[in-house]
Amino acid sequence: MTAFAEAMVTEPLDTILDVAAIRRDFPILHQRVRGGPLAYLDNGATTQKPIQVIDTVSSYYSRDNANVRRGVHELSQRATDAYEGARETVREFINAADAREIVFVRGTTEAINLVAQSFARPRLKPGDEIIITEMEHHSNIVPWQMLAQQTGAVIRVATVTDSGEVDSGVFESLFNDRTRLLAVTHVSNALGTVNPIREMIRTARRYDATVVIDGAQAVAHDTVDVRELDCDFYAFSGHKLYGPTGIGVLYGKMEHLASMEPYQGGGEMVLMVTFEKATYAKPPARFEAGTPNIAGAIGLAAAIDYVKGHGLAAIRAHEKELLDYAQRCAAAIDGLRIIGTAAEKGAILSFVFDQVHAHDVGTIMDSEGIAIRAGHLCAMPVMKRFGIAATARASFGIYNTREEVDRLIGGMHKVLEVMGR
Ligand code: C6P
Repeated sequence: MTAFAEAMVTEPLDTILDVAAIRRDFPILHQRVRGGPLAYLDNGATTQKPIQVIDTVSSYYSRDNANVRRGVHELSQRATDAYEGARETVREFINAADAREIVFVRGTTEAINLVAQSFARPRLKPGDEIIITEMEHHSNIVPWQMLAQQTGAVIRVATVTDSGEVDSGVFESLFNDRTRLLAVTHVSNALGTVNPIREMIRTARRYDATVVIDGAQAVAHDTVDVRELDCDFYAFSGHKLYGPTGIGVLYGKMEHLASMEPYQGGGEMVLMVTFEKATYAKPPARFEAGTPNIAGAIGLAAAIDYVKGHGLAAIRAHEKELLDYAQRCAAAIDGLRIIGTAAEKGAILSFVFDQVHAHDVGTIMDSEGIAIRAGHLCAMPVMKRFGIAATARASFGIYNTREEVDRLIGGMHKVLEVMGR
């Protein structure tokens, strides 16, 4: 028996979720792509949307659409109630203390930029230090670089080990009395590593550093409790959580939000305006200038209800089984290297083949109807760390099956065949 066949003959996947029923909720999954049934394994980039989310957004536009906070009329009140109700849904989802600590933004990227410009920029001085890690997404690197240029602050980078974990010794050694801020990803989009953010936050607390967590790859895959974590800011995107694009969340402790300057100026973020000056509304309105993404927020709340209905613990267990199975099979393939072998991983499998470009891997997979991501994954520094330009990445979600993993593994064998390896 080949190592591949051996790895495949395992006990049946213990189905914790009713995946067949879940799949029926996602209309997009039931199509053929390039002659084969679609296997959507690009959930790290964006997730598909269940009918419950699609219907919620559609019904909002069909029945309740109006601008929020501005109108006295019935539709405006309905829209406002639904929008503020969505804020409460998010609050409960991440266990924030107060719904006013939930700021709706476009996504993780905007949330981090907001913290950098509104919180950090007025506070940082030349020589102050910001700690990030080598595995950050560009969204958690570039805003801090821009900030460093604006303030004279310095970025210090915690390196990662060969398995893709933050080197704890290096991490600890970076802290000193100049450390002002720690910005770290909860789960790496490129390696899958789940960072020990509880311990990292505790370390930062010893130095009075503010902590910003990039939760883009975390919230759809496990329970997040911002109060238990005791982070200062937590950012995530709706579209990676089975919700719409263009909506995301910045959680911030009220004491911080209340002391921050606005990020953008415009309608609804002010109390009083003259040509000389404006006084600002309290958070979260202070950070939501202009007409917000009302339908997006309402759709995000529907997505949260959806994942909560299935249970984050069950989703985590299901995805872990898929990942373990996929990793076991992939590890048995000659010429394939898994990038990111941390002990604690999210539902992400990055891999490279000797002498085959990741884009070719992606194209061959696509020819089989298998959607994966290929490229630098907006994490160029970590690619450099592993001596590669790009990876292929399969990322799993609530609706993925063991059969789809089998097809992924079949696709890996096809890559070797097509590339003559
Ligand atoms: N990563 C991926 O395929 P936005 O684009 O703002 O919704 O999310 C940005 C972002 C921030 N942090 C992490 C850890 C991320 O993974 C992402 C988005 C996608 O990996 C697109 S590059």
